[in-house]
Amino acid sequence: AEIAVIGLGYIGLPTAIMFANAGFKVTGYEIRKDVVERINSGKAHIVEPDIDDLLRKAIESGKLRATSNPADIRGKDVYIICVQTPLREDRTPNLTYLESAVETVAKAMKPGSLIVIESTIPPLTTVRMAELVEELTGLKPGRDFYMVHAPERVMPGRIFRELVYNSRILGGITSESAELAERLYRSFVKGQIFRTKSTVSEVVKLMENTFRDVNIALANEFAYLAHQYGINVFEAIELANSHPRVKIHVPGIGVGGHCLPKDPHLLVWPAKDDFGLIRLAREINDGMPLLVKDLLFEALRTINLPPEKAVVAVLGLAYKGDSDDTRNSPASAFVEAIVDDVAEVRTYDPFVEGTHGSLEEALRGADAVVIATDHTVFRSLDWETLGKLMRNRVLIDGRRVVEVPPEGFVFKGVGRGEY
Ligand code: SAJ
Repeated sequence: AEIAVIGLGYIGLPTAIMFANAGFKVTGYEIRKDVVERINSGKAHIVEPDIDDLLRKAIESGKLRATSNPADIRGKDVYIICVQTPLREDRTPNLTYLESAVETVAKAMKPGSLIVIESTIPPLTTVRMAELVEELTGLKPGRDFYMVHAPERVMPGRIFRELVYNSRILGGITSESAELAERLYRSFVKGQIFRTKSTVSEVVKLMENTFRDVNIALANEFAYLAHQYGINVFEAIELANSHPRVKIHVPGIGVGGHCLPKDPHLLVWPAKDDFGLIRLAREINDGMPLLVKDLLFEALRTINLPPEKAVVAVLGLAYKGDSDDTRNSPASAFVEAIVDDVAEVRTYDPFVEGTHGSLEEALRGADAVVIATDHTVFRSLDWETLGKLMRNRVLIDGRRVVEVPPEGFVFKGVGRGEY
């Protein structure tokens, strides 16, 4: 079978590479011409362990080729759509990328083609897209073409391992559609494969990320309470988690990335009613950068420094540890929340371009440091030495990176009510 992958981003490129290295002839379709050129020269435009070696292998074997020309994806057996489904300003889903990908496929496909949507989509979307294809081509869904929702479930940073070993949900518009997709994905998936209806797979994917988001919101609410009771929430969580049926998540400065802040909105969007828990969890998590702002200003008060005179260094801009991804980063939300109230904000993130070149440079003359991302390198910093560079020593930990407050610092942290 010949495969076209539509959209060569964080999911599309790794998926195209996996199918190519499993022996399929794969054409990757991507509108950004610079990305196409880079990929064809064997260089990935995203950061992910092992991606460069695996991509080079796929390009050198001649199995993978990227293109911006829709004519190059005509008459394929399989189309795999991996475009983003972001939110608009008003938090409703923007499905225009998906719809234009489906239109591109409708023009290129032939009778008998299998269309797979890997994008995370609101419930009922696959069936709607099948109807769109029918409108555009006159082909009957389930009879003249097949369609499946095959949500990706991989964690950035471990994509190539998880693509192989995670289990996979294949939601077909018909059972035959799901069976065809199973045969395809078996070429590299070693995890379990479950077949179901497309509306079920859509909901499953969104439930997974909503589960995580709501659980983090609960942990964040526990952190708020810990401040009121003067205790360390992490000690309390550890003890609660010694119960065999309790597994509390990790509170922190907020929830970022391309999935968790968005997917709960996609889950409830098509519904007539919902009970508000999912939306409330979103609000709690979005409010966490403001809690960290309160902690910072409280600490500045204890050293009698008006915020408007304070130079603040923010460590970490990525949405999570050891990542370079700043999409929906709570660290950026925090910077935005304080930038108009303080004298100067400096950011330092070893993985993110456009931040300070060195940690020392960012800390020199600063009054306060705020840790906003749990990069591993931040865990072993020598605060005694770094403190000597600073004008005042305020340390705010948004990610439980500092276990024991260093001497000579005014220290506060999310959930650290004991200080
Ligand atoms: N976070 C917390 N506390 C926690 C866990 C995470 O504050 O206990 C924060 C992180 O710091 C980060 C955000 O949440 O800012 C999201 O990080 P994450 O590690 O939970 O997840 P992602 O966004 O990198 O990947 C998630 C994964 N989903 C689940 O674990 C249910 C991944 O498997 C999905 O494939 C991915 O979303 C996706 O693409 O949907």
